[in-house]
Amino acid sequence: MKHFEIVLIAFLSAGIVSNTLNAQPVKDEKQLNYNKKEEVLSCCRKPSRFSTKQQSSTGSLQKVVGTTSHDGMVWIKGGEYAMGCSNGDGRTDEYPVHKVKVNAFWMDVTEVTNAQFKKFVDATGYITTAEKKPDWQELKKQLPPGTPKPDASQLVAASLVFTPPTHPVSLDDVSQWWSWTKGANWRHPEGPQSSIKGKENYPVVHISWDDAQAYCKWAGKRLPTEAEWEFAARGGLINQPFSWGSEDVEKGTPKANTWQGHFPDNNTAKDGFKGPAPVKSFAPNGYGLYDMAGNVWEWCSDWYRPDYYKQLKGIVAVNPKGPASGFDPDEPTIPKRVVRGGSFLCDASYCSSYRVSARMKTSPDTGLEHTGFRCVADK
Ligand SMILES: [Ca+2]
Repeated sequence: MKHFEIVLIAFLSAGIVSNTLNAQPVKDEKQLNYNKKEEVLSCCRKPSRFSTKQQSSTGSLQKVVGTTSHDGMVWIKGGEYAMGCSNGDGRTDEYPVHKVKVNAFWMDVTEVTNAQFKKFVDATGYITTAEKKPDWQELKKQLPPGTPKPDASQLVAASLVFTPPTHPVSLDDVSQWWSWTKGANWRHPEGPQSSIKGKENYPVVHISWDDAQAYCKWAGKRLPTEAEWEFAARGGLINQPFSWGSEDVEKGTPKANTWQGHFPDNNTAKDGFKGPAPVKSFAPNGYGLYDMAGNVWEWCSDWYRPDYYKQLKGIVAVNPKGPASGFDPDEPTIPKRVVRGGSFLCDASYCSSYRVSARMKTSPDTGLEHTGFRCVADK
């Protein structure tokens, strides 16, 4: 058996079709401290579940469309802005800065909470992706021909849980801190022994893009476009790197639920939280939106392509909705959707994805312990 196949099967055994298939092993300490601008940013990059789907379905919920309530939402007056990174701190997919105009819209002031998501599940009986057994027929489409079927013990309803090592590790292998955990899902965010009791006001997590879409339809809302999300995150500030302005995240009063300490082995929790925080634990931005930086990643409706901004250079893009299809050179066989805002796992040294222009990508059927969403509505 070829080495590649052995590696892949090893990841499958860990439950992760990893984005590290192309990663090189760390040879010395110097490589551990690579420049943060490199595209190898595994601390904020996320492993994928198993996806080959270009189209996602919300099944029978297509017909369940609720009436929009503006409770817990704020009206974002639209406008024109410069989208993308306005200083040198961005990754390559954040350039070039380009002009974007978005119409006005309503936006949830917080990430969708466990209590809100429970109402949806109680009303519809919806079963999330993480609660379903992976389909081997779908999974094998992205594997080399002849790859043996993983052990049945791995093809179970599960999701990816952050399981930090107790010592420093190289950052090119996400399986060292993400574990495919049987029984982990939105009701059991850290695995089957955990629960959301007392966490009604925490953001719901382990939510796939498909799950988020289903909730939005039920609520009579939709996911924000990436352009809307960034416009909202800026909170009316112009050319500022953060939703609060320009002050360094580590200075002054904690501004967002991010990572402090050495990733991924030592979380000092200086901001008060090791994991997700109840929504509204930190000050809102200029539009009254909470946790647009940190806490949990938030799905956008757009497909992800690293070169999408280049297509919009030199024009004023009006309500851009993203590219027609997804492409991630790190995992070319897996189309991905955009996620924004960073999470409690984003640290200043390597990831800093709590910046307003930072982009990340995840396959639509992947749920993780640090990924949730919020909704918008046109009227
Ligand atoms: Ca967030």
